[in-house]
Amino acid sequence: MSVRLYRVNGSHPCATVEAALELKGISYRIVELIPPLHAPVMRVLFGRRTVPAMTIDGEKISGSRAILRRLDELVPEPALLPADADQRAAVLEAEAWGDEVLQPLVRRVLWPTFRAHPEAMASFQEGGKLPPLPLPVLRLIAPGATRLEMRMNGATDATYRADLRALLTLLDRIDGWIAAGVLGAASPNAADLQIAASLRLLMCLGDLRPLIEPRPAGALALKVFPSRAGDAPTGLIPADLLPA
Ligand SMILES: N[C@@H](CCC(=O)N[C@@H](CS)C(=O)NCC(=O)O)C(=O)O
Repeated sequence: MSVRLYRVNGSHPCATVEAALELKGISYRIVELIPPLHAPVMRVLFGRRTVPAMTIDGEKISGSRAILRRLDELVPEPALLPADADQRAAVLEAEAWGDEVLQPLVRRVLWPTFRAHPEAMASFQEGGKLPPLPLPVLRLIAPGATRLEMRMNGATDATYRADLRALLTLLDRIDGWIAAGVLGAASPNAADLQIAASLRLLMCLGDLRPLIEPRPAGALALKVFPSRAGDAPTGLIPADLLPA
């Protein structure tokens, strides 16, 4: 099987897909693109502007959830969805929430933080296939790139405040799923991979990590993704915007 993953280094849904590939022992090649330039390239190649996308023996699949479904069909073990119908429905619901609610929130928090502190982007480049941009170049391109990313992701000063305010409620929801056994089993399911990738990226912000790490949600993120690139110091997010 010839598998090619189209990714942006550091992208959380790309991390979800890579973790699924590793779990299933599927070897793959990486085609790495630079954000936000990847969007028009992906539109041409896949008809949709987002990563992750994948070719499997020439078949094109776009989107983290669709890719995980296809990987389960091709390599059933370990299964990313439970066999029991009720449990499966619960995992699919959590996975969809992770994709549609949590994933975009992470982008709406990250890009305004990078706009205000472009130097914080440097550590997020580690582990990439492309050479990292030197700090002066990052500083030069940051105003344009972060503005574009914010527009692409509907991020504004108002969403920044609202998303940070909502964070504890979202973490409560994740902790509830862990308590109910929907998330956090020994072998990660599709929702674990989806939600943990977003949480782990948020934990790369020093201001947010202490809010997440002590909770079951934080333990889940660190179990599924023990390490990842990105280490932003505290003090980047204004203290009055942080949830108490
Ligand atoms: N939620 C979808 C989309 C992922 C997504 O939005 N990826 C971002 C990078 S993390 C992207 O490619 N954004 C480009 C754009 O919005 O044009 C998925 O999980 O596959």
